[in-house]
Amino acid sequence: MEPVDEPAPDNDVEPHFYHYVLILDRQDPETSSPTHTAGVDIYGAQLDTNGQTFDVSSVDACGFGTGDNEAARYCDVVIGPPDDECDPDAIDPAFVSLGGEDGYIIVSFGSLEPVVAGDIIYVYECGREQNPSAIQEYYDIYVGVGADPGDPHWVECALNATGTGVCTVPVLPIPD
Ligand SMILES: [Ca+2]
Repeated sequence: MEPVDEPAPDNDVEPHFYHYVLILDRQDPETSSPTHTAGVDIYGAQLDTNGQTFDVSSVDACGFGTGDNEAARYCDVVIGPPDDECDPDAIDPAFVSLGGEDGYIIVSFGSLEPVVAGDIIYVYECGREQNPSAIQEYYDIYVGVGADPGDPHWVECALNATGTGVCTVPVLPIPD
């Protein structure tokens, strides 16, 4: 019997749909924040894929909760290498405070790198590692196909993360 000559699967032609990571603030906006940094305080994110680590290259959408985040409202600070500098009194804080519940930021990595199952996502949030007296604040991490927080295709990667959040991307359904 002749061996069947099956073509090897070609990963290069596999369609990739997922490119975006959504960080969703879960913090009660009424939580006391004397430093005007209500909500989670994000200073970067990274994508480990295919043996390479990518920093955030683009903030594709950003919106704030109702809390007072007057001290840190510049979403683009998360672009580039995570800058572990969490002083809320800095003139240009290296983090953005998302203002509490429903605040969000949507980012992408490298040259719109695809996000696939098994990749590892890191989200860097100012937590007690930087400031032991800070309150712990919580956020969720999702992976998606579009840069719209209302898109129905967000897939959960981690819930209730705080400080540095790490998650492994689950198997991603082909979006309908
Ligand atoms: Ca905060």
